[in-house]
Amino acid sequence: MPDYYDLSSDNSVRDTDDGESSSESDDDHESASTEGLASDHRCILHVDVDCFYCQCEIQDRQIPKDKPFAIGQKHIIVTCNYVARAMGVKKLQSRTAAYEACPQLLIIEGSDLERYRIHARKIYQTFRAACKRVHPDIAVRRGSMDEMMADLSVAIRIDGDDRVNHSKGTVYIYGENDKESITLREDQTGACSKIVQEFQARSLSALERSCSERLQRASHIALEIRQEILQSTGFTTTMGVSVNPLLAKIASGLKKPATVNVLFPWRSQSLLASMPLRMIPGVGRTTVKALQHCLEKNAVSSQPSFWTCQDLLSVPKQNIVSCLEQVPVFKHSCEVQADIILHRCIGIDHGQIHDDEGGAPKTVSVENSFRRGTLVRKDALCAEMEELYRRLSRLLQERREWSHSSNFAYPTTIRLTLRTVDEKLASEKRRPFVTRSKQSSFDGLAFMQLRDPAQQVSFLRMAILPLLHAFGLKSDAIDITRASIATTGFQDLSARPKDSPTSFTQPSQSNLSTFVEKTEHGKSNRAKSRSPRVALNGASTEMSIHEQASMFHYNKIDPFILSQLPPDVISELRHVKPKKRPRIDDYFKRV
Ligand code: TTP
Ligand code: MG
Repeated sequence: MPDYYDLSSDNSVRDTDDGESSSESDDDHESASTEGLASDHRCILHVDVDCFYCQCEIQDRQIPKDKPFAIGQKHIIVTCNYVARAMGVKKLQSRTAAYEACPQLLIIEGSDLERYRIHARKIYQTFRAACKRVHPDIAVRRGSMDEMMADLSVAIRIDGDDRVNHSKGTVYIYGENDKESITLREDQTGACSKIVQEFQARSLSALERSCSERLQRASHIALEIRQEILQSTGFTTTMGVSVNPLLAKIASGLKKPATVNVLFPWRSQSLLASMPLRMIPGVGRTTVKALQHCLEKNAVSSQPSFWTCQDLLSVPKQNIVSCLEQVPVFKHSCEVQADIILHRCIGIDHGQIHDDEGGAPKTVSVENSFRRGTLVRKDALCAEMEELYRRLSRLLQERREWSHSSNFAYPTTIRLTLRTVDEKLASEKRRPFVTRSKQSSFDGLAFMQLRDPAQQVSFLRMAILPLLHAFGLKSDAIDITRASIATTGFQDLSARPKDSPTSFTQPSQSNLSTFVEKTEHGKSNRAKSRSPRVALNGASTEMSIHEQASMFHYNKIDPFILSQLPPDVISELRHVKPKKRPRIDDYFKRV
């Protein structure tokens, strides 16, 4: 399995409804008035890199641009270039199906994401810098590896802005032609809507005219930014411009590759109605499964191969709320979630773009999965973990490059997650898996000061072994199907030493003595009150009162000053005993 940075930054998913009251009756959902949508005065830009992994390979391996090729991971292809797409190859197809569509297809192995991540970072940093040059107050945020968003609203000036005349390139405006035909495809399920829409010419209201003008200006800024990304990194991107994150994201999928697409909100209704429901942010596999029953009862389409937004809009809200109650993460917010999803189905999205201050990943993790019944001994698990340590160590070095101050780009928490087969559940469930996590504090600062990869690996091993031990696994009666290690709590996220050195925060004592177990539902059970602390030499020790006191003083040292000190001085400050120097007596003893 590939490694993923947990970006946790799909703010269009996480942001909750801003409280707009839902005045619709249960059986009759509000339909978005076009005036209402046009009154959202924002100009949101969504950027998606075209066939991202393929462009990385074109740059790194000089693959000819006209050759159909794809990137393979395990038994599927995760993406393919546009030459291959024209021949019928699709993302997330099996290798066999891809070869059937295009026998001359070249498949490049793409399980090692390291190079892709480095390209992704450069693209994001270029995008961010370009946005900030347009206006320093533009909020910019990273999404997945090849996606990013910006709120351009602050940069849109209607009067005296001559940008429109100067920007090069064309902008595609959905609905400008009398007839439009668009295909919307959801990658994970392959659900595909072909939408053919005829537009009647009509005069716009004053609100719509002003919205149209703002979005067109935003699209010209987008063109400039796209050009800058292309020049600096060599990557082509597709951009979507609209009034909110949801519509901007839909816009960037309208016409690919290498375009800037504008979606006016009053033209989004027909698109959304036929759009696969899974394309709505926040509507994943689990949600659709929970909604299945009420969709079947009320949906307009009979026996569809996939559900659309229109199908959900025909379900009474109260039924949706009852279905969502079954989804553990929505349990206490099903009413709010139902409103958010229903609003999104009609194009309303109040999600804000919060600036991510540079986009450094909040979590760096590695994982590997195993077929059921193949990893059944503890020593075999330990051997598999070695590869994870090596990958994690490389990723942590890469993560350092994201930071404002690379001296302080270190994690403070480490977590081990194992998914095991529970034979007791085997008779009831098709997938009788139990996922459990254990985490403890992590001396990331000491880790990042190690330069030798072998030492880094052994440091990680010493941090993970106590956690592994805490799982209480039997040595020869286990069945592990997934193992992952995540490091979180990066210190550089809460502090910007360049701007304000004194605002830097060291891990709190409570953090240092936390050792919690997490279940698959994310509930934390305090398993122990004290952490098996990992010392500089990697050995697991309990923190004595004396050590805690010295740690307290150490925490008070200005981090910027600390960063300038050599590692042995830092060790001494942290009261870790320096390596014993040979004394003259020792020589005598030896003889
Ligand atoms: P996408 O942006 O979905 O795909 P893409 O950039 O290859 O193509 P497009 O031009 O349509 O945007 O995903 C970005 C990269 O993420 C993609 O190159 C491969 C990888 N990926 C996965 O690893 N798993 C997935 O399920 C998908 C959809 C993509
Ligand atoms: Mg992409």
